[in-house]
Amino acid sequence: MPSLEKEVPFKKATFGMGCFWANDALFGGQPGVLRTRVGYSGGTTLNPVYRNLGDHTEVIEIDFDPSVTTYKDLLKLFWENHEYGLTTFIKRQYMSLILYHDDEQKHIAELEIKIEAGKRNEKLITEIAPAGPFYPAEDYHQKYRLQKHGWIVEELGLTPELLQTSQVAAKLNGYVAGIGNRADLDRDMRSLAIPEKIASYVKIQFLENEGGSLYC
Ligand code: MHO
Repeated sequence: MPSLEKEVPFKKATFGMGCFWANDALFGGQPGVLRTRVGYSGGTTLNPVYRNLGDHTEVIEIDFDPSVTTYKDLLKLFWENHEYGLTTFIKRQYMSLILYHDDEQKHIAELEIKIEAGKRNEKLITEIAPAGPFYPAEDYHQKYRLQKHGWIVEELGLTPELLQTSQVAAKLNGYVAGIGNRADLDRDMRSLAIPEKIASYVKIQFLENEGGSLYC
């Protein structure tokens, strides 16, 4: 349960890559990702909300353990999982955006975009900019896939705050959407002390959705 979660040193990554529901599940289910939350960032207008985003973009904010996964690993998932917006501009809400948290991330992102564009032989329109204020999205957007299984949220006592801050919420949100692999799923269920009834239900959801489309 959330109280069993270990405190480990972490780094942040922030990406815009289309509708944030899918990305929340995608990153939450990855080894080394400790927590995720979705929100609005990248713009200048104050206090954006879903129905009035101003010049902000839907983004996912990731806390990751750099001893397990790297910024480069996360960027690989970034390039490979845009629903739209990587090569064609649609609107700021869904634009491809990397918000870096330090010079090292800036450097890696600027290098990787060149390598990736070279591999694909096309222009990638991802904007790379410094991370600024992040405005968490409304509660119903957090762990959107998991919230479809309301009884789990209730039984685990995942409050709106925990939906943004707990590793349990991040992992289960990924696994119900079919992200990750079975070995990691079994290991996480044990290490996070997920009750058996919930663990076996999540596994069934995982198997049904494994390898499926992540799109919104
Ligand atoms: N196609 C979805 C997008 C949701 S999203 C969080 C909808 O229209 O509700 O941008």
